[in-house]
Amino acid sequence: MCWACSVRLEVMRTLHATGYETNAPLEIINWTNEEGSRFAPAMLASGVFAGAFTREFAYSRRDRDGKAFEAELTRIGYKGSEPVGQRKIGAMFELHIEQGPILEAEGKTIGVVTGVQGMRWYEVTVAGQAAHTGATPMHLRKNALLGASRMVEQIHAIAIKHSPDAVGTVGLMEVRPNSRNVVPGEVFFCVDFRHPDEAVLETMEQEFRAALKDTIEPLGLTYEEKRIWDSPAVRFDTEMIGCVRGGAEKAGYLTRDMVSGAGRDAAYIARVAPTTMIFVPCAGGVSHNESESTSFDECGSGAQVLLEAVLAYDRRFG
Ligand code: HGY
Repeated sequence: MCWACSVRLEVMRTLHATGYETNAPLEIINWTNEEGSRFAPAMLASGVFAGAFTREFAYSRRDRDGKAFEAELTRIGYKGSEPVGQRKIGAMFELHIEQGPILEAEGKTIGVVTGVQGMRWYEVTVAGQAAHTGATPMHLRKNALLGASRMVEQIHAIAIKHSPDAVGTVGLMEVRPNSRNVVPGEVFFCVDFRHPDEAVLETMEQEFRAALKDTIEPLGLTYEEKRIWDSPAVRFDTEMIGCVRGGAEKAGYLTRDMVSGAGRDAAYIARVAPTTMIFVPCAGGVSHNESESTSFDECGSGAQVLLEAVLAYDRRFG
């Protein structure tokens, strides 16, 4: 049983044990393709549910091997038939690990999440000319990897310039033909920019595009660049944030307010229903790493606050 499902059962058992009656159905939702690692962009299913993407757009997404999202959903039996958005959501609480170092570093148990920062993803293809590494003089090369490598530095510098709140990363790069004795003729890479303020994200995008032109063209290279995802900064529901804060205080946990650095399904569901999040720490603040871990006690604290927050919200608005 997945952890989320076990939380639901525990919550239902607790509700009945306390004699608490509610007419609000309690659902646990596991949104497909939250990560966006294989099928970009991220939060695809919650985005379709919230109207950020059409269902056809989502179905048409392809992974780096060219496999389509729809075909893969069908293959694993996940392609549902229920019309999208039929189930109305009264309110959504999302419980998640922080995926960063702040809670652990400050010795806090619960993150009271007030929103999600803005995120933009880009795909870039730099084109040069594949050539023999031994027989091609340096001044006659069109080395696509040289251009791409300099852009990695430029993207890093743009994020540093707008730090501490900005982040900028190249996490995926494909070098072609990727052979030890061939000057790279083409390089594909992905760019991930994030910042809580949309105006700064816009500035970062302009600086990125100017850097592309100024870096790639003087090397005799060409490039194609497109923004494939733009998830604006989101602020969560004030009442629900208060329910989380109250639930944590009732349980006696230390808390701190924070904006989510990672994208979350809650960012899209906030468009169609009152939404907020609860964070628990993760060891060393490490995530997207096989060593990622959160203790059962920390998960239990998060579930306790989730229960208290749901009950408090249901009493007020259920
Ligand atoms: O990329 C993200 O922030 C999330 O983990 N999908």
